[in-house]
Amino acid sequence: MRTDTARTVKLAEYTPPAWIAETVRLEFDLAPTATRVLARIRFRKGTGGKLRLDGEALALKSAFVDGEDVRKRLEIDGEGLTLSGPLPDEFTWEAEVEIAPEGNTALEGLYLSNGMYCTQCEAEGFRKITYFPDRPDVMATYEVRIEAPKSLPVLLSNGEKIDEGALEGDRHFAEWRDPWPKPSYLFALVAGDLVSHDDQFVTESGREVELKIFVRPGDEDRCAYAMDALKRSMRWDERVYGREYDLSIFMIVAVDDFNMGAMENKGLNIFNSKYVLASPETATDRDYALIEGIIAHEYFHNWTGNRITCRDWFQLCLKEGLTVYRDQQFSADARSHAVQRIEDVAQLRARQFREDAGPLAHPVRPEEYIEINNFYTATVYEKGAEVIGMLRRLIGHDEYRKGVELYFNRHDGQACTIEDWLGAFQDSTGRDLSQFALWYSQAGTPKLTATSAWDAEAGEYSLTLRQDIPATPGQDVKMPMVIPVAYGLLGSEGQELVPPGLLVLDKTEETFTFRLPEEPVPSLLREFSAPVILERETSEAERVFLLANDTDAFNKWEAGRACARAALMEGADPAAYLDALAAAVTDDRQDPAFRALLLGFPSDEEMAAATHAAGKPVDPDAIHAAGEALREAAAERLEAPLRDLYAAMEVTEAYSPDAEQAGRRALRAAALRLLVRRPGGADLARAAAASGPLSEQLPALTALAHSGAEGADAAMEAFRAAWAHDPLVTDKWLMIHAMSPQPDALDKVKAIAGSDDFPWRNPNRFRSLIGAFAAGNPVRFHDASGAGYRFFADWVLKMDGVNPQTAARTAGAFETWRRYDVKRQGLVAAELDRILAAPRLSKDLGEIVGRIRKA
Ligand code: B3K
Ligand code: ZN
Repeated sequence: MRTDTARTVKLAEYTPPAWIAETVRLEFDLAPTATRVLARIRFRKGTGGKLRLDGEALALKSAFVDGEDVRKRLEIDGEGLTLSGPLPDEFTWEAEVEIAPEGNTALEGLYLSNGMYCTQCEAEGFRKITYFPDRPDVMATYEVRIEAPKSLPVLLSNGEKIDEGALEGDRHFAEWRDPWPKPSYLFALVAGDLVSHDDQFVTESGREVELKIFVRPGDEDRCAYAMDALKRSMRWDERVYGREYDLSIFMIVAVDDFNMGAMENKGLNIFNSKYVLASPETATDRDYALIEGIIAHEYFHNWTGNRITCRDWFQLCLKEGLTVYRDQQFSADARSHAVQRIEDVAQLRARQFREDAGPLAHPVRPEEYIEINNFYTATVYEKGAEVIGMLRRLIGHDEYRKGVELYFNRHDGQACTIEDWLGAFQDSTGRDLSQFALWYSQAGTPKLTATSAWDAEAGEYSLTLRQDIPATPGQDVKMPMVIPVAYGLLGSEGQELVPPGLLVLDKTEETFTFRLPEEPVPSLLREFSAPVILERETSEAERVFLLANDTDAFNKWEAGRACARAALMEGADPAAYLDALAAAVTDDRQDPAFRALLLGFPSDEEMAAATHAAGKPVDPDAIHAAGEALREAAAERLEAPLRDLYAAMEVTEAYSPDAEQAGRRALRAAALRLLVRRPGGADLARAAAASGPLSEQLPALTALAHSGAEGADAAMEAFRAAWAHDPLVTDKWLMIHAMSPQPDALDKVKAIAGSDDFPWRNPNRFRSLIGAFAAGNPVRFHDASGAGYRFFADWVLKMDGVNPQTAARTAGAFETWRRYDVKRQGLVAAELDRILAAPRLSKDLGEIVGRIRKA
């Protein structure tokens, strides 16, 4: 296995660059199997010494220093080259290499997607394009010349176009120049037969910016929403963060084969087509919301990531945590703060808490890695965003804005660290943030235990908060963190007995006291003010009271969750909860989108995590059965109000993806998910599945298929046939199959995966079927026979042979294996061992599976 020899990179071993590239000129002569790349790089001495350049899968054709052929002075290995002998303090390196984009199935570096050339360089893909100090603290300006056949009319790179023209034969060229110094991971090139959807934007200071979204011919009428989201993002960043765009053109290109969601290359964002293309027939409301969020995210990176970048990859959260936080703020402003917060927290718990509780747990700023691509995690992104949110809450909005301003002013153009980020806030607020910084270095989700006492005579309420941080791989002992706990204290009428406030717990335990006229019902951790697991003994009456009365939307929702969990885990009679739920979901004063969230019950995965956290054995079949029983009970008890809601929430206007319409559709879909279990419910679902916007069809089709209702197979087949020409819509059909709890789900998934025309090499297809099965279908994935595990491991191995990054990411589905019974653990262990024993295992997959196996 390659991982035995793979090097571990450590934060503690950071050293500044020996040689700094200042200007880069690249000339590409594009051809599928033999692309020529000429690089002319002006280097200046850093710490000096030998010149070491990263490079992988490059055939070196020539190498010169200041015009002198240096090939004899080079030592080339699998990871790069070293030049020996003396060097002047400044020199020009010129080298030509040949690469083969066509065979590049890993989708890192320069590759081909449906005949279109594109790049993905973050984190370390640039070294597959040319020899270079491929590290983010080497920032240079780039000039790029692209020569290609005219059958690829659009030739793009970062920055602004400075020249273009015809060449001999059927070839042409374009030259681009990016004036802003950037690290190599932000380099991008695109060449293809593309059309653009155009618009423009005038910045606050009056600069005109051309906006272009490039897609394949035929897709241009599916770009309007992405463009609208882009313009709104640009305006928002000016208004909220004071950040203006800094080039005369901003481009987005949609690509079908892409390892992730999107990439923030300077001036030339490259997107998975799934997060650009949308029409009412092909995208759901959720897709629209994701497009909006991801367009914003990549755009916001222009300042948080590009203008100010990371010193090294350990600082990834510097750009990712902050940019996620910014895109969450943007989406909340654009839609609903309460709904956005609940959805963000649900994600955080499902992905990050899960990661934090298992063998892949690592700090927001990791301290070592083998393959950096394995650290683009929920912890770095989502927990990284939570840390920013806590900082803002602790110092206040105005101070936050001042600190960010200082950060931008002080560090523009630099490659920075978390210390630089926190330093700006220390200096602007005068506060000591050293204890707060533990959020970046200590892994694991803190457990926050709250206990209270009421002294009726003295009218004194005391609330004791205690924090315990679990041990995580490599970190046995933890120090107390700074935990902001937003709270309210409610009286028996649901009124706030004191103004809502913030408690700050910075010791292991502390007691806070309040003088109150009556014993309150506490509402703690409002808006989920810290990424912790709150434990507090509550009675059913109290939970139902909060579901009915809490003025904090997050905690109102949370109270419903607590009721559902009690019913699911302790078999508590759900009657009182369901009645309170009926009242809440029919309360017309509340936003339908919020009510839809109230109607969503905890997933099997959420219950498995909760069961495990409570120290109980996790039985996936029992968890699934309990979930089914609760849904049946809810469908029965709420049938009448759900029918009314289903009718009342019908959207009769023309489709619009706005939050208001989307909310009504979401509530209607939530009602239908339960109604499908009642007599006549399947008829409603069949009718809805047959026509209308995708946002109405898809939930209906899912409800039918997942309940195994009569006509489900026919409806699925009709949908497949209608959309076979559209891969993005077909992905949704794949996901319905993959996530079906029906007993024959694995057989169906196997049949689809095994058919000759299943394009499994495409990451979107692979994730929609194989990934969704393992991550989104616990009852079938954890089938006691081990068939689910075996099927999944086979496909992960197969994918590893072509695309290690996608294989490794998908394999994370195994991370919870220690929760299950001994027999299941044995079955998973056998699959993990089989993967680890595979010949030519990638370091990506080797690292992930190795860490999981060690649990
Ligand atoms: N920065 C990219 C992610 C790159 C992942 C490399 N494995 C997208 C983003 O977070 O915006
Ligand atoms: Zn990002």
